Amino acid sequence: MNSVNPDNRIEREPYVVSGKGYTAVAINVAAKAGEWIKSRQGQVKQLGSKTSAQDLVTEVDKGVEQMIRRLILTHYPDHAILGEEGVEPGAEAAKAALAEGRQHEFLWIVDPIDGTTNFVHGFPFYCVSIALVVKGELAVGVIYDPVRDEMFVAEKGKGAYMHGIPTKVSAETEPGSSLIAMGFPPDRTFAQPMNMAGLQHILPQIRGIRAGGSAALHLAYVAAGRVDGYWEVGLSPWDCAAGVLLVLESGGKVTDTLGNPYDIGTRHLVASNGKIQDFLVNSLQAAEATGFTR
Ligand code: 2AM
Ligand code: CA
Repeated sequence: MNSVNPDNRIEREPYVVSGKGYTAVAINVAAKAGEWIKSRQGQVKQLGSKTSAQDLVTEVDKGVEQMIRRLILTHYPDHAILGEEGVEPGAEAAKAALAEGRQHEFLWIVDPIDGTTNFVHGFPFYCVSIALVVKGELAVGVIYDPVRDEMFVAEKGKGAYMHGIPTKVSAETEPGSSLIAMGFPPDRTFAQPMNMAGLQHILPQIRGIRAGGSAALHLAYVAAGRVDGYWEVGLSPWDCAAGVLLVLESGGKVTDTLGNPYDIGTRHLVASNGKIQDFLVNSLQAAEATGFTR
């Protein structure tokens, strides 16, 4: 109940929404953003690049991020938002922006389009990724693939779902029977040689590799048991935050490439059904492809 204090100011009780409220907002925002993105496929007008000719951005990325920011702030005006298009390109800027974001109790981490290169080429493998971090811990993760109309949703401690059906990581224990995803961020100086070295070492030992160009969607696919594991060196927080919670809540494991527990600042990531996690981590170490220098 609200009360009037001696200064005649009305003191309002804080309005507390349940965890379900955050998830509902994330789902609605991702659905709306996804529909908009899909409607613009093949109609990109201004193709720009950031750090290099491989690092693309379109007016759709920027417009959709604005749309997502406005919608989240309509519900939660005092929450902080860390979005890819609000940060200068490069690892250092991402680290600084995350350090600022960590100061806030409620931090939304947003990638308006994960898989921009695919979007630009009309290769139908991209998504919207939205995570909510509360006091430094992932609380909600939503990934929406508008092409397949697949909405992946995870809530900390409550499981993960795709269209209401629980998602579960695969049961595969053998690297030789595993299908593994990985990726190549556009940085050719540091990340590319690392990911190439990892690929060279791991590919001969497994059933096959998929490098689809969307870290978030690959993580959703680990959660859904469609691939058995995934790794990538050189990611940013918005590429993986939502997907990490999906994997964890689907019974999988996520670490950095040295095997340390995931943190929202982790840039070199390994995620799997848990059973092949050690194989991936050990292989990257053997290939000197962890992205960490000794
Ligand atoms: P994006 O499409 O949102 O840019 C490719 O395997 C992955 O790398 C994608 O998830 C892609 O996300 C991401 N990526 C692209 N540019 C990046 C950059 N400059 N730094 C880190 N990750 C990037
Ligand atoms: Ca993006």
